[in-house]
Amino acid sequence: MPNLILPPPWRTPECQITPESLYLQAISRRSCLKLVGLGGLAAMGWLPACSQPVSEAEFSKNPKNYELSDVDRQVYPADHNATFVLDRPMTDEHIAAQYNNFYEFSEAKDDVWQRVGGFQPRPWTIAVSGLVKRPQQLDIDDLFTIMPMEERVYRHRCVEAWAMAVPWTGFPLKALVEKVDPLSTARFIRFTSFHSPQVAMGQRGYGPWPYTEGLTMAEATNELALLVTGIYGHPLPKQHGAPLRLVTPWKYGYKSIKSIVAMEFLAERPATFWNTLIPHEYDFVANVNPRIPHPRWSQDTERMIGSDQRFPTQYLNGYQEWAGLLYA
Ligand SMILES: Nc1nc2c(c(=O)[nH]1)N[C@H]1C(S)=C(S)[C@@H](COP(=O)(O)O)O[C@H]1N2
Ligand SMILES: [Mo]
Repeated sequence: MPNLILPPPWRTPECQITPESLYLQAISRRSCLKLVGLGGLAAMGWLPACSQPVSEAEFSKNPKNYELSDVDRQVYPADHNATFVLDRPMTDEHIAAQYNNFYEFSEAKDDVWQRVGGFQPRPWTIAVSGLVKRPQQLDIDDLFTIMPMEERVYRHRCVEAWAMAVPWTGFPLKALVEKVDPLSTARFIRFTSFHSPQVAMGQRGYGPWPYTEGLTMAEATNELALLVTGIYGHPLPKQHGAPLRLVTPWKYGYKSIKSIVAMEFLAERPATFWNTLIPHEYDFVANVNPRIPHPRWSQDTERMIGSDQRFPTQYLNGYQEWAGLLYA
């Protein structure tokens, strides 16, 4: 077995302990791992290097990675939902836009925003199928005009212990579920991301592509589960998962699947991307919980990107009031 034991996080910069990329690299370089271990890989420069985001001024000179369509002009800015208030400063827009987990484009986080240029989030349809009374192909712009759009500020907690707090625009997943009218036999929803290795280099490498995720029906119809179309009062830049992504803020970030092309209503629990790759580290439920450490690091605290401020991790990421009953 390759040695997957790492130095404690306080001795290794976080960008070098990225568990998900380590796993992919461990697969492609298993024989090397046997010889040198992960510390050796880092020393040889094979693990993502740490780099600082470019300044807001520098960042603004780059393409925005989103366009405002006529529909978008009607949607933004959406009404702010005052229920969801933060306990900490909001993350700067340019910081969030330069630190992204999106394995289709990069195993590092700091260069996703520079690699998404060839990705086209229009035209875009979402196929809703399976155990529903009204299966359908939804055109994304049609969908945006009929759904109840609102802005919510949520905290976001990655399983790797970094966090951010941003204003999303979107509509409750529940509203879409009601529109397609699930059969009583539907117990789960499987979400699938796009698959185009021509533009998404990461999909040429190892992995059960396309990226998939899943929720129980109870989770999917919880008020918190948001289908997100925008961030900071404008459409999602490609690196955040344009044109439509899920956000489930009480769960670790890997549940918040980006660039969704299909939703299937199923009787059985679906296989999902990270849970298939490395099941003992990334479980299906993935609720934020400081009492359950990741096998390779503690989940006691989280680091806000940009400020590096640390906060204690909260059960269900602090959303117990809304999501707590799901697991009582
Ligand atoms: N399709 C897809 N969705 C994805 C991922 C991914 O690699 N591919 N990464 C997930 C993880 S691990 C996190 S933390 C969040 C990051 O979202 P952000 O880049 O908008 O902050 O996206 C999630 N959704
Ligand atoms: Mo993540």
